[in-house]
Amino acid sequence: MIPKHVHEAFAWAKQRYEDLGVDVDASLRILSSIPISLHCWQADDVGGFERAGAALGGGGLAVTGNYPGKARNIAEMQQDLEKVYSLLPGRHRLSLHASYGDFGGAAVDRDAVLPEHFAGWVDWARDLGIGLDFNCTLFSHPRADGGFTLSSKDEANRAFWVEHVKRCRAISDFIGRELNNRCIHNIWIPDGMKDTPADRIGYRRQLLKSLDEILEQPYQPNHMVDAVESKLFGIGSESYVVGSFEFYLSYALTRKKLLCVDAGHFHPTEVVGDKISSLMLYLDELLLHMTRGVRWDSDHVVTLNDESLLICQEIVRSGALDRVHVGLDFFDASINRIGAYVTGTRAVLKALLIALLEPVELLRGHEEQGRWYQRLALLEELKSMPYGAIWDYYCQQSDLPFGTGLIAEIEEYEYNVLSKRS
Ligand code: RNT
Ligand code: ZN
Repeated sequence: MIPKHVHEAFAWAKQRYEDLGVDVDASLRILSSIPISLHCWQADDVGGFERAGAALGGGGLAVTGNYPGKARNIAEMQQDLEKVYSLLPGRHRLSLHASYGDFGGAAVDRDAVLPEHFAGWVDWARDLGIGLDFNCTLFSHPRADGGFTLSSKDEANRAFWVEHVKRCRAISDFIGRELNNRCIHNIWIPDGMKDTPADRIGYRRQLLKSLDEILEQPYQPNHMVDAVESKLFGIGSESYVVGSFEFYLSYALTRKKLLCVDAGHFHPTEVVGDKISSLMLYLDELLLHMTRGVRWDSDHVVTLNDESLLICQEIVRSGALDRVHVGLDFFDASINRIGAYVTGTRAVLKALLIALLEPVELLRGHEEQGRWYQRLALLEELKSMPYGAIWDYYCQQSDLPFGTGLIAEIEEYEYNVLSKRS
């Protein structure tokens, strides 16, 4: 039963939007059909399960904080994720990294990963009714410590990583086939240099060669597709990143692959939302890594800020909802990790809701008729429209806590489950 005040607030808010010509029911229907691909690595600070107590190492990625209760094994991670999904309206996905396989205590190196190491995850996902995405893992490994993987000039090193990524594509194909649900395989490498390089093109030539080798094997696109993720700089690769935006955009366009755009991988003043309309004119599909950079690619939990909002508005305004795949990529070890997931994912869902509640036709009409003031005033008014009442109702419809009721749920799980992990 939806509480009376939630219902009344919804009815009033709905009227406000309908007065602007917005179909609120349709917006909610669309919202409920958008899957967000949750990243598994917020649950354990990008540690992975290759060894007991494995931790993130190198690659320019940094996790700070040691809040108690992180998932120490697959069972705990699945338990945590089930809790997270139970607090999210809609049906979502999980994005796995190759380092999260079920290796049964054996030392399985990256060039030896197999589909069978992910069979347990597939069974779990099938039971839950969710789709899986996948990522090859080219960091936290001695062979990545030299700063180069797929772009390495050391042939043994390069071949090792090429083999790893080939196997990850086979695993993605297995996942997509088993679940009858397409798996997006994302390739990100940490390769770059701290100081001014002398041979920029040399490493990029190596990367191009490696990618072409990796992608030689075709897979059915309804089972798996590939995405390539660009970056501007990392800690330790301040001066040069091999896999830059220009590199991967060109690669994705010429090889007909997906591009992955991570909101933290650009100059801090660059507006990522502004890129979507251009990209969608040329790319078939786009993968997003929603994150929040604080002064750098810090991977803070996503909040409902200008950046998240513009990204979602631009997806909706471009009519690209079915071609843009929304994934998350943040890892904060200083707060309750379940709370981080739920609040971060809800922030994206709220941004999508606000975007879906926009009177796009009205705004476009003002614009096309040169009614600039009217456009400005309407955009300002929209900022204080009662989307919160629509959101609360949407959560309640799915029997989920809304408002600060969510905090109590997270605290209860911490008390009952997380605090018992030492
Ligand atoms: C790193 C990339 C990449 C990683 C994950 C763990 O800067 O954003 O997506 O965060 O693969
Ligand atoms: Zn990313």
